[in-house]
Amino acid sequence: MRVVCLAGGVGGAKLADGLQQIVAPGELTVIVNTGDDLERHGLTVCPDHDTVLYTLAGMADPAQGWGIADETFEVATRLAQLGEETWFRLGDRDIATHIFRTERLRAGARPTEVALELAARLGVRTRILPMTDATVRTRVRTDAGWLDFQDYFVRLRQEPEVREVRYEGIAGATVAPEGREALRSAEAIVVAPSNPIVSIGPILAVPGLLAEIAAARGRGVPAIGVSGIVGGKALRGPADRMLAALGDEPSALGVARRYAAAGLLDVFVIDRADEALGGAIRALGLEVVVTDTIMNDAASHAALAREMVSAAAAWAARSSSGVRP
Ligand code: FO1
Repeated sequence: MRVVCLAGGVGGAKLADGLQQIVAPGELTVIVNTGDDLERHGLTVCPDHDTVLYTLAGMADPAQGWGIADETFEVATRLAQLGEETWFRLGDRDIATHIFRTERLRAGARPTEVALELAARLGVRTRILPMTDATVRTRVRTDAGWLDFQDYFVRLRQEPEVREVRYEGIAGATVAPEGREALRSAEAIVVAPSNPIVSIGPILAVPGLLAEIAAARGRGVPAIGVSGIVGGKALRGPADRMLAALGDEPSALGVARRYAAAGLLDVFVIDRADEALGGAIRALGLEVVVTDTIMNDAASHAALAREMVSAAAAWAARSSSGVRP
């Protein structure tokens, strides 16, 4: 089954790893959020892309989920001695990725081309595509004013309340040809348990992307998502607080409402802990699957991926036989 997965950072990388374990080689495409990208020390850094890349290459730091395992920080230490700001710490090995990317971009390659080259050089067969080749930067409005995403996320440790979110540059963005082709040939679309506002939100906001998903769903391709909020708490990061501050319920139901409002999904997966929310989510017009959604090792990544792909296939089989769920 040809699968396209929409993903942010750590949660997206875990599900992508599960999908890579169960989908035939070459049949998986991951479209990643680029709203978190930034320039650091003159280098272009793409955190969500690199988290997915390192995870799929088996190189990710298992404790923090992002960055490279057994990393050292000699360059960051030396930069700090030179008086540079190093609150966003680039590891020594990680820096090689950013140098490679920045050189290729300066030579005129598109971000999608560079992403494909990086995956090939690291031996990753999954296609990891930036959501767009345009420059999009997520910014958040807090009581301290508008902040760049990593300023809020890393420097201020997600402490300020987020009052508003903006994806700067999104109006001029388009889906790159490789992403469009992947969506046009997809047999299932999977939305990872990433932050619905600052990870999946920017991807869905790329002009034309939701229309591609709608066209795929019109052809009978199932779209299935999973909540990254379990028992009212985000598995990682500030999604629960963000949802509440923006007036949504901080729960799997709040996530489902956002995706239902966008017309994104057919099926929504929730954790057993949230079974009681199933009725309200079904009332949004989504089929609900209740299962274990917490991913903490390779086997649990694969288990959730398998559950999602088989639920998607079952939905597609029922819908093509005319039996609507
Ligand atoms: N997260 C941190 O909390 N502190 C860091 O210093 C940091 C550096 C960093 C460098 C490269 C990279 O690819 C990711 C990095 N991250 C760091 C993670 C990143 O800020 C976030 O996890 C994502 O942007 C949110 O998905």
